[in-house]
Amino acid sequence: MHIKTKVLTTFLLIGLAFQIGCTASESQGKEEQNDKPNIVIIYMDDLGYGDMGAYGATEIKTPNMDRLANGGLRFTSGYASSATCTPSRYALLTGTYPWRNKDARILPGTAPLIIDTAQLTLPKLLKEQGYHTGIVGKWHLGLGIGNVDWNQHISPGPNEVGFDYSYILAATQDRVPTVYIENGDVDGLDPDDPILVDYSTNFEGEPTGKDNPELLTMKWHHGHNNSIVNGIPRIGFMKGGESAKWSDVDMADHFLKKAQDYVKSHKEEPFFLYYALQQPHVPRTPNPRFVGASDLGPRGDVIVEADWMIGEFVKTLEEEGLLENTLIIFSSDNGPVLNDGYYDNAVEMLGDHTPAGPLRGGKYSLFEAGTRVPFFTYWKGTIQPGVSDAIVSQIDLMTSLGQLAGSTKKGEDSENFLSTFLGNSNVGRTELVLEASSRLALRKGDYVMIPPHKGPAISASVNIEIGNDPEIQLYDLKSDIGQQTNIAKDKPEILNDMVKDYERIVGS
Ligand code: NG6
Ligand code: CA
Repeated sequence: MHIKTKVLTTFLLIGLAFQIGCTASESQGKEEQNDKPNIVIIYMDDLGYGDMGAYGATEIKTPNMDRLANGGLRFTSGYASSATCTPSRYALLTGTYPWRNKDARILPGTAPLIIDTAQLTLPKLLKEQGYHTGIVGKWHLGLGIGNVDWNQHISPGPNEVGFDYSYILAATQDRVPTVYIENGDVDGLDPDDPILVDYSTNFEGEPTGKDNPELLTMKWHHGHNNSIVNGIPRIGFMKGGESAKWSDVDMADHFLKKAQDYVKSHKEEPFFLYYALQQPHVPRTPNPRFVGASDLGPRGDVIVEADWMIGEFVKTLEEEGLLENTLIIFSSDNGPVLNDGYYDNAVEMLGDHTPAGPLRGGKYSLFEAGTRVPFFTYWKGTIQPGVSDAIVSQIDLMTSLGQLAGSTKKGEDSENFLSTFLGNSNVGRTELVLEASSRLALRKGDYVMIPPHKGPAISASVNIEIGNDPEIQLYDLKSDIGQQTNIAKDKPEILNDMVKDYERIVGS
């Protein structure tokens, strides 16, 4: 038996033994540890279910993502926990439903870290099993304990919740501070030009998007009218730190290089890399060589750009001889949005593209497009190409990847679906709570139940149906994937069962 297959089988058997309640030795030989597969999570920001070729897009070309999706196991019912970023990332890293933590909602750049440093996390769990752990890209889970001084070492952050190495942007590309942070220190900071950040008050004499439209290279539509960096108005006020400010158009290349360097410098040990790209979140700033790469304007262009980055990243794995010993998981933190606060022609140049595919809603929505996202696993030579309709959630990655690494631990809401992620089983979740801006819904089997929610049916600023209805909603996704027909009145038994399940899980 091939050594890698043998080791994998051993892990699977150990996992199985735990599942059926046996105990097995936690200690693994050093040799075996070195053969553990590397794990990479490639995580997109706001990429919709219909935004890539393998999920049906015809108007945007994503050959690199498609090659992985079609050569791996593509899930048709793969979910982010939530329809916005922070809660989804919280669930991914902690295996805990974000609605259990009131702070797990879109955070300003000055928010304190929302993961308890004592809490078990996915990177900690892998670290315990001998992995080196790294994050490159978007963080958005808060830093420090409040009133962060950006000119000192910033802690706690990713390094205190399980990452041995971190190279991050603090919040989002549209929020200050617009700098990179490496292992808790702002990269490239000149101590004589300290950074000041404030989310409520501007610094005297500093221009803003609101007052200085003449300085803007990108116009704001809603929000995004505070400090101006690189001609782009942001959320929040910032002063100083000139030498540390990132270049938006180089961000994708910059993160790619960091991700490649990480792989190269840790190839001798099992590693876990969380590569969190910033595309296609706003502001969409393709590098000049990708401007016009799609016919859809900047939103399409940055998807093509991200696709290229992913291709280059996989090439590095290949060149380093790691591709056959690396499990890649690809997904997105929430569904798609067109106008998310800047005039960037995403609406005007959409053409025939359908970012949500056949799904209803989008980012911020309790309808399917909010949380059902591209989701696939790829492992050359180990995962057979295929399509799985099992219901899987990013929340389950913590426990499942832990099992792969030889751990028995689990996250609070995180279940073990390792064999499903590897294509050895079709069994997925029986039930999954979906979240959008603190509103909840329940997916169970083919059905989704959305309790009555107050508030507008459509979020006017982004023009997305967010799922609110004073009436309870029930949809059969098997026959009605676009959620056009509310069958709550026609299926009282199913509805009652789901209401009971919902109350059991989230409380009434
Ligand atoms: C919203 C922003 C939006 C985006 C989002 C976070 C406004 C009006 N809108 O508040 O542009 O930044 O937060 O997106 O400010 S996420 O993908 O990180 O959740
Ligand atoms: Ca997002």
